[in-house]
Amino acid sequence: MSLPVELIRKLADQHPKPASLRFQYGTAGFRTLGTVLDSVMFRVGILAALRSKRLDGKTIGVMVTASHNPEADNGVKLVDPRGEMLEAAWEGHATILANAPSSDSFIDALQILVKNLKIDLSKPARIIYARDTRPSGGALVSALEDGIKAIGAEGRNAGVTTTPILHYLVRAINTKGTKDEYGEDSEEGYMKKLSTAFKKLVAGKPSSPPLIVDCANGVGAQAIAEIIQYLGDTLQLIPHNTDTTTPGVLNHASGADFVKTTQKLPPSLASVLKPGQRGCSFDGDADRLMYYYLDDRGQFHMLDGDKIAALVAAFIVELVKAAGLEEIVRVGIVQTAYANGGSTKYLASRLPVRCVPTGVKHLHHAAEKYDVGVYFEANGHGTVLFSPETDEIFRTHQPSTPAQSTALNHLLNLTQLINQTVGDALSDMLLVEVVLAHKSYSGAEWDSLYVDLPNRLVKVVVVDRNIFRTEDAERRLVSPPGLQAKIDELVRRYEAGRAFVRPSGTEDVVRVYAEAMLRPQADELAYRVAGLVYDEVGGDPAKRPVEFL
Ligand code: G16
Repeated sequence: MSLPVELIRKLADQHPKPASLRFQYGTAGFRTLGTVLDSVMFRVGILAALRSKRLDGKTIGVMVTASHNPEADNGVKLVDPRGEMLEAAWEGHATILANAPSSDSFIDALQILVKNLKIDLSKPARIIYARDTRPSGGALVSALEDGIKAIGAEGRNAGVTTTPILHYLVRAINTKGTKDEYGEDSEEGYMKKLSTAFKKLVAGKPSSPPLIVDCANGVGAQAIAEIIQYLGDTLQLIPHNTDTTTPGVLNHASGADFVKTTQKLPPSLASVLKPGQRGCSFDGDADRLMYYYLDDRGQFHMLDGDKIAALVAAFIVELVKAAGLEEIVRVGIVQTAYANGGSTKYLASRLPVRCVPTGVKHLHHAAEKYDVGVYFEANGHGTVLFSPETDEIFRTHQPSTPAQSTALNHLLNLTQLINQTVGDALSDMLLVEVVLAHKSYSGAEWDSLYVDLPNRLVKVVVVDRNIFRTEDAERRLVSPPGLQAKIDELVRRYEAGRAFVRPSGTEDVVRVYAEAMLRPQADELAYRVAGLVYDEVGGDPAKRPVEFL
């Protein structure tokens, strides 16, 4: 069987690649201005079908989103059959296909791919796709559908939903009817699975005070409205920033990325959040989560991905011990260079900790090596993975005491509550609420697990971010030559100083992170390292393109 070349050419001609642009499948797929992504979407539809054929007709997910990026951006990423990110080798294939200059060269590239990867074209191809609330999403989905049609694949439209729900659906479809069945393959199935596990986990616990949820004016607003129906009075959620229709408001002065980078409360919550009350922020596609609270003096305190990891890992370790499984089940943590030095010190004194490059795919794979792998990026993107063997142990272990039995049940329910396919703001929020309810922790008590070192994240706009190359899990630069030595020299001058520079995988910028013992020193170090980066790339100092967030 061969490719339906004529139909592909006909439809590809309707989705021409913009001549001047080069696309790259980066940290989270293709991501750039929504207005230039039409050809990419069409081609991704075909690529997803080939991936499905290569995997014997397993369903592949396609998510149209630019997550925390500004509203004008959009993007697309592929989801592999178990709900995980696309296999790394295929990122290269995606980039090649997206950059073929014409319909003919695109078809040539397809033929080469089919031949090199020995793709059996007679196999079925199944795709499930969804989008977030961005205004450009509808047209981009149409382009994707043309791609799916061109190759004759079977497409299922999951509509407007969160990224983690799409990941859930992919795994649910591919495990349907097997012993690993992940859940019903519908949004309702997802809601039921999470809320049922949550209710069991908090049964008998005093109900928590209401939680303010900032939905970033994104698709998370829809998911929160739904889960409220399922939770009943077990948890009171108060959604804010739920406007998904007014142009320009998505992720604007709200959401997890705003909170993390500005280290401030979204202004819209200023008169809403009361001292002592907890609040949390999702990002535009609801795969990141940041918590915070105001202390008695009204001072803002952020509880980021590192704090979530510490809270959750400690709870799981406690349950594993209480279940009498501490000799059998090993809990480990995965972080990135962005993890606060305070958190790494705290966690490493208790558990094995690994540092990997930024990007969920790196964290996910490293976490799979543990029996229970807790991974969180400081930006609030993360989850917990239970290995299949651990799952089996939880199911079959015979507890010797009622206390062991209770702990074991809690662990089993956690495996149901946690979306193990990818970081999920909704599932992570419920997880945090479970731990807080069990520990009777206030935000302040949670915060006091360890003290964060003051830190600052800065971005420098550069013409070509690819000249910046890193090693040692992105903690050191190897290119441009000589720059790392200058950074080292600077860092030495600051007490508890640490800084690194890395190219973003989602924006045309270079990111600079710095931390130090005192706030002014962390800010100054970030500023000075950004200055070094800027000097390296040159430019008009009057237009110094550095954003100090
Ligand atoms: C994506 C990735 C995250 C990563 C983030 C920022 O998040 O999934 O793992 O931390 O981009 O990446 P970078 O610093 O390379 O731009 P999201 O929430 O935008 O999908």
